[in-house]
Amino acid sequence: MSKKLVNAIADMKEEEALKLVREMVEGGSDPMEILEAGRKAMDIVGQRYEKGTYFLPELMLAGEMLTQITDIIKPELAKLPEVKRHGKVVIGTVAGDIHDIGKNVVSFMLDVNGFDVLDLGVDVPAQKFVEAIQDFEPQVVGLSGFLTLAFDAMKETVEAIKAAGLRDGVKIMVGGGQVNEKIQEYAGADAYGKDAMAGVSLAKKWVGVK
Ligand code: B12
Repeated sequence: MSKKLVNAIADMKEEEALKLVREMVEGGSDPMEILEAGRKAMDIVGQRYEKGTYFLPELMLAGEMLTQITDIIKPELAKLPEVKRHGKVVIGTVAGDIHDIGKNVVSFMLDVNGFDVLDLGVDVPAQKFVEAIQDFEPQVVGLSGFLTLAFDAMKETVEAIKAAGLRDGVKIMVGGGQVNEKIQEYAGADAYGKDAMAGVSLAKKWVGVK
């Protein structure tokens, strides 16, 4: 079933993809498995875009499909047992980058796992992160980015947080498409999270929750 879903998304069959997702949800499939199928499909779409068989409209349609799919499975994800509030997280997609599907999933998963989340949106200037940390006083900051140019923006954001004297008060995690441990090191962040659940685990560890 999930292979069929990967193909339907990757082949731009929107109606079929959404129908499959609804069937999977009704049949009791793990929502995380559905998300994983979405991620795999996005990899294929990305590759076809790089090869020149897909263009911007396909990227856009793929993005829309994934947003709709996350909206369908959100109620399922929200059925996770935990509701106690653990701490606060400021999250956003860094300056110059407007990809937000992955970030939105992280934001949502943090919320349903007990964090108060201030989501600053996309293309967020470093200074806006600084102001949000001053006002919201989070323990954790999440920087998302899918473009290679986001790596410098992540580094600049961490530097701006440092320059404002706020670096010691927050733990910073980075994630998104091509981000990895090397980028985390380059940006001067504390950790890299490969997916939303990794982000939740990091945040929990940092606020002392098991
Ligand atoms: C959909 C998409 C778009 C949509 C975005 C819609 C939206 N609302 O986000 C649109 C059409 C707008 C778009 C635009 C562009 N895109 Co685009 N896009 C994609 C695509 C196909 C999927 C991205 C996605 O949403 N994945 C789904 C999510 C769920 O992915 P995920 O990684 O599994 O997410 C998890 C983790 O990353 C992690 N995570 C994410 N953030 C964070 C943060 C923290 C703190 C943590 C812990 C974890 C974490 O948790 C997530 C959930 O589990 C990718 C290809 C790909 N394979 O990534 C290209 C891709 C990212 N895009 C690309 C490009 C080039 C562009 C454009 C420049 C195209 C253009 N010529 O205009 C523009 C950029 C505009 C800009 N300034 O940002 C390139 C980037 C290449 C590069 N080296 O920089 C890619 C890689 C495609 C490719 N292979 O060429 N794009």
